Amino acid sequence: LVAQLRPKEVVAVDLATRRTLWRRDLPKAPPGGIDGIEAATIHSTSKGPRTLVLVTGTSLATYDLATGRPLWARPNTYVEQGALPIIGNTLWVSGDAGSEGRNLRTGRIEWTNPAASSTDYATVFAGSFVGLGHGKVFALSSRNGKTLWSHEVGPHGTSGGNQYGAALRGRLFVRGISKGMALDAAGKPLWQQPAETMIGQPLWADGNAFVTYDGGRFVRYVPGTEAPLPTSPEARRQEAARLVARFEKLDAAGIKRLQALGTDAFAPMFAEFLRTTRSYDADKDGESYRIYSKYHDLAQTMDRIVDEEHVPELVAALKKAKPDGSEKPFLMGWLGKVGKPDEIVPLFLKELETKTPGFEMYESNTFAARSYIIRSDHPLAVRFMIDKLRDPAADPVMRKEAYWRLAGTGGEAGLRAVLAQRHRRETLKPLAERMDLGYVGKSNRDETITKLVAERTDPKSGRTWSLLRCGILGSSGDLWLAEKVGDAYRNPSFTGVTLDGISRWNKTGLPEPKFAGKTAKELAAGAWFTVLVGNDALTKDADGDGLTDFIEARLGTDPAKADTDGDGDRDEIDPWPNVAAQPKTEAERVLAAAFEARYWGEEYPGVAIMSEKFAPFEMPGRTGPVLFENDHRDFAGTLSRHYEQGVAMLGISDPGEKADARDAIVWNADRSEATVRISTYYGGLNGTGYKAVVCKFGDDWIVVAMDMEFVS
Ligand SMILES: [Ca+2]
Ligand SMILES: [Ca+2]
Ligand SMILES: [Ca+2]
Repeated sequence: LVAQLRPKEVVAVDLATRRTLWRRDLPKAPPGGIDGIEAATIHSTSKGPRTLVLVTGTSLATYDLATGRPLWARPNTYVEQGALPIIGNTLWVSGDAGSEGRNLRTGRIEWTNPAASSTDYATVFAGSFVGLGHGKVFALSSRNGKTLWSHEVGPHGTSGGNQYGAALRGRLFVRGISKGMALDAAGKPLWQQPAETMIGQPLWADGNAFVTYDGGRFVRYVPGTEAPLPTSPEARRQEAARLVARFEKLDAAGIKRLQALGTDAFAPMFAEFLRTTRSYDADKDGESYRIYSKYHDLAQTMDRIVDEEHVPELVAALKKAKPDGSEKPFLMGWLGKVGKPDEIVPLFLKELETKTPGFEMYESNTFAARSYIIRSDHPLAVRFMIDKLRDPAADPVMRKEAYWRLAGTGGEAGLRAVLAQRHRRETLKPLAERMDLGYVGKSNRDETITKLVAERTDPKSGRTWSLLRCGILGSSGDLWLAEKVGDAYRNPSFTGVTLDGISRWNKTGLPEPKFAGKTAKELAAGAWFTVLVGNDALTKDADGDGLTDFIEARLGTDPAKADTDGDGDRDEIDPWPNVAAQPKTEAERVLAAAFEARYWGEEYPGVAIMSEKFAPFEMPGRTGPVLFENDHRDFAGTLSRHYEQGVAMLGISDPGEKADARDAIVWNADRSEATVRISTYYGGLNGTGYKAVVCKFGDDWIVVAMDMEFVS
């Protein structure tokens, strides 16, 4: 007979005949509670009647297994343990308030024990209830609930974590937060170990030894104590060599032992590390994954051993390494930690100079060298970074890092180099120029913002028209019409409709826009040519500011006013079309400096929304227009309908988001240094947050550090 649990009911089935014997609704969820089934225990002894015990979220209920008759229930109780141990007719229920023994058939409380609470593991062992939790392993008498024995296996009151137990062949094996142990039937500890040396649920026991599975290998633990570490350097080196020789077989205790040998373990470990990386690079034996894991594990173990005295060996190995040798990132990482700038800056620069521009900042082979050099105030490193910053053809990531840090690391020369590269407020290029039309249809530019959808020549006039997709107004599916003359696309006009439809996140409740009764999909499917070509609505620009009425409806600018914010720049070329003022308070100047640095060197011609709570002002730095969405109000336009379709969402907040940082800035005591977080999301979800540190130099605020806080 089996009981099958369904989302809302329990069904008892005769396994032999597959006949349904009974079905019952599960206990109701309390208001607002989530009722998942946590445990089901079938009490099945040869003597008494059989009982089904169910824990569903916050209720405990019992049923007669033969008939389905509900016996008793205990609603609104959080029962922690997954298993519900039963001895005779006594069910052990433990929760935060301690333990209870209940009669399985009637629910009557037979005993309580307030001291035995919240078990992470519970079972029946040697005729008693045994639990693990709140830092203890303990046994309770099933007759009166008295604590029979108890041992500390973790800090008092702790629970959860990687704790488990197993009763196997007359032994109890448990692993608490800080200790693991084996106990006999009387609860006497047979041996104990630090918890971190005992990995994996015990599966099989043989006397006082047991076997576990440790993600890829079986491990057999036998009682005994490790020999103490030798004291003479020679013996310690021999011990290290012995451990390194069987490195792949070491468990956590072995790794710990190796690390405890400290600098005496360096020579054999380093030799094995180099040998393994070279074998990986040669890949002779076709076991690359195993070898890869091995040298990474070796490197991780060495991280705690490497110190200053090993610098000469690390330097020698780096000089000998092949250009793309797998050991290099580790060597440079260790050198960056323990080397002196005079020793390692020239070495790291040599590594970086051999790289061609355009390489990835986070490419692992030189990551350690680059992270070091960009933060170093060593004169050679500063010189290198200033050269990068001044050279427009240099690697863009290194240029940006130079811009972000040289004011802090480079002294007077670094500061001057940064100031010389600073963005001033500039008007935008006309919209059609920002659309990258020269690249449309060119197969070598996949990522261009405008793409070709369809093209057709009118047989009467001989003119050719193109349907384009362009994300510059915030939705990558936006349809545009342009005339094709020779190779060039002329007079691109926005249709007001997008192939991406309405965003899932649409807050405006407006219906999907149509053009002359057609959706974007219907237009692209063929209707576009007859509906769009020659239609004056496409090109109508009531205020003559360069943005058609369709575009102004999308952006939320005023279609009847060429200069919506009245700052002298017409809407098409205004970098902040709905904000007139420049930064003027100290806080605004800090935010403007952080903003300008964050987007320095980034070319993105599309629309962005700045969503903030402070009063709006213009901050230079982006190559596309930024619309201010003050106080999270919806736009007059329809931009926010396209949340995940390409519109960039910018945000300024204080790092750590302290509620009291009203201006989004965390200031130092004398307000000469300020920290602020700038986040950017493209297409709704794909985003980053950077923490900018801005310092005051004379009367100017300039960024001295910019570090990624999160990637979404
Ligand atoms: Ca206009
Ligand atoms: Ca303006
Ligand atoms: Ca403006």
